Amino acid sequence: MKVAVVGATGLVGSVMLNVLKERNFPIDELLLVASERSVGKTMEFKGKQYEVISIPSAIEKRPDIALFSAGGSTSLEWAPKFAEVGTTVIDNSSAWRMDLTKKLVVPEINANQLTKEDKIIANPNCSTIQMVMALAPLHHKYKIKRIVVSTYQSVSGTGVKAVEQLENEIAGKKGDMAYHYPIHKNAIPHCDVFEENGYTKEEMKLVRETQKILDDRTIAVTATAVRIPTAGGHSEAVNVEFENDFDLTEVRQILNNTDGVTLQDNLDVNVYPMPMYANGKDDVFVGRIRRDGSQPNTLNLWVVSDNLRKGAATNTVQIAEYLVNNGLV
Ligand code: A2P
Ligand code: 11C
Repeated sequence: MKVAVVGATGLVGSVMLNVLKERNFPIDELLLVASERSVGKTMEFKGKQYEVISIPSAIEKRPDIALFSAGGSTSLEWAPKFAEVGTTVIDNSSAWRMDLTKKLVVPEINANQLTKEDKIIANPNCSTIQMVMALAPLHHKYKIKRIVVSTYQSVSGTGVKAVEQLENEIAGKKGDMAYHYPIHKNAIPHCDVFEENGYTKEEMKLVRETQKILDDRTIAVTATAVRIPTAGGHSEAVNVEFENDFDLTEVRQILNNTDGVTLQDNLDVNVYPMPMYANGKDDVFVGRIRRDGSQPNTLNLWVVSDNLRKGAATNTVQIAEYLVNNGLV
């Protein structure tokens, strides 16, 4: 495969390169692509040096697959131009996710919808991916009515500037601010921009993307997204009401048998998911599984995952693997 990584110099781009390497993705030719600022810089992949090239130069080379993580406006402008030359784009931004003509894919849940005709495929938001990974198998068994989710999101979701802001604040140094407020010793209930309805865009992604991935617009979702001073891994308190009653032992069995989900739920020895365990791993970790006694058929879960891995790079590479393994590129 001729593979382009667009946004290769960025935070998610660098994790994409690690994931491609670790999973030994079949690459015959690799194109590392970034903005004009980075063109000509060299980067290493599997012991070989590569020169960073511009998007127009990459399009001329007609890659089979382009993994995009270079922001929404870059995707909106350039993904169609790659598609025109026959490249399949897997896009990590929010640009195409809610486009009715584009598929929003978490491979374990809905990759079977993909066809050769899908030239721009959307990768969901990190906080959505980890939540639906835990909920999809339960939805298939008990049918979800309503989800109430509160997130505790890592600064790495905002990008390099935010990671630096936290590091500077811990070290007591002055520097650029990625947020309106200090993040060290703080919790900021403001991820992404506010919409007219008073919710943030991040909160509305949890609503809209969940309904699209689970292919059920009747599922009610309400969300509060909060930034906290952790460096790797988003956490979520998920309260989910089902149409049908469940058995807690069966819930644990279902999650235990779900590919990509690891159960961490042993109160006797204080085992539950935390970002310090999830950081650097590909799985979604689920624990604190308990019945909500305040209303029928309702469950509480705590879900943690590395937002740059399963939340972004790993999911993107898994989509690419699905395309290759099923002859769709
Ligand atoms: P560059 O490093 O040249 O700015 P992050 O999300 O960590 O900020 O990274 C964003 C990535 O997207 C970087 O690789 C960045 O390249 C790339 N990028 C940003 N704007 C463009 C653009 N207009 N064209 C191509 N790549 C872009
Ligand atoms: C965050 N979820 O943690 C964001 C990062 O829509 O792809 C990814 C934003 C997106 O702030």
